[in-house]
Amino acid sequence: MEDKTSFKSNINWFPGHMTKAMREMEKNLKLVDMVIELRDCRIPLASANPMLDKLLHQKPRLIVLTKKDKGQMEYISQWIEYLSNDITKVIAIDSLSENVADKIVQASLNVMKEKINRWIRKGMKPRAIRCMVVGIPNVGKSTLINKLAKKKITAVSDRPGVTRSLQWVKLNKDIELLDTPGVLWPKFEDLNVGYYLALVGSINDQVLPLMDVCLFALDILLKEYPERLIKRYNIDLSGDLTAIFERIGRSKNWLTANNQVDVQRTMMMFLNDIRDDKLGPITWEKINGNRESI
Ligand SMILES: Nc1nc2c(ncn2[C@@H]2O[C@H](COP(=O)(O)OP(=O)(O)OP(=O)(O)O)[C@@H](O)[C@H]2O)c(=O)[nH]1
Ligand SMILES: [Mg+2]
Repeated sequence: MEDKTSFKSNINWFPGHMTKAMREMEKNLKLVDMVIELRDCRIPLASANPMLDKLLHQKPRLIVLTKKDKGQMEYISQWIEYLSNDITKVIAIDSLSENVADKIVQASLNVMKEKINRWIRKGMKPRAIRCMVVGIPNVGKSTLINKLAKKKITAVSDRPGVTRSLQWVKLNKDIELLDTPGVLWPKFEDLNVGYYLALVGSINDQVLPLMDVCLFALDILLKEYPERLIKRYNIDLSGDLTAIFERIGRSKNWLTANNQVDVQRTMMMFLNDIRDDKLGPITWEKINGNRESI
């Protein structure tokens, strides 16, 4: 796992995009009462963008841990408790099979409860709360927004002071959604964060050396889920990571014409196995893992 030079040269790609996206986000944030921040339930810290905290100031936030069908509920519950605070509520969803629309609406109203009560106390006329959905690539923003949008739909027409290009979607009388999802670029100074993002498919496979990503995953699997490796590949787990990786390729017949392990193919297939849950649901990031919290 030495090749950190190519990693460094590749991450230079991020800051330009990030600065621009953040500026755009800051502008849009002024228009909403609260933010629905999607994070991947398998990597609840690595899939956050720490800059969002700075942009949000004290704005209420609903953190939605997505793809809970791909994670382990015992760890997800720990994360929910860990990430919750006065102005931040946390829920976990599976957008593919749950009725997420009701869940999101309820949780959002709950997040805004205090503020709505304050409006009422001040004698202000109650109005729909305005939310924006944000999250890193591939976390499930479009899937969730489509599900929410099916529930409504009345696109809210021009609102004074809001540029025409911004579309508001009225979910019900209580909630309106800014319908452009905010893409937060992941920020990773820590290589492990990069590996986690690669494992769930939130950065593409060109960004990090694929073998490093595979060996990173294999190391965790070996320590925490050896029985799953044995079940899937029926292999002996002795020796170093490279030897085990070779055995994985051989066990599945991912070989070249002259009977050598096809390394490229084995890397891709192994990562596909991971991303398609062939090794079972995995919450990769654990609380009190080897990384400082963001
Ligand atoms: N298993 C599972 N898959 C999900 C869930 N939500 C979304 N997906 C899948 O995750 C992939 C990415 O979902 P999108 O909704 O396109 O993610 P996005 O955040 O809009 O991605 P970008 O537009 O690239 O930023 C798709 O294949 C979805 O079907 C979920 O709750 N569970
Ligand atoms: Mg999308």
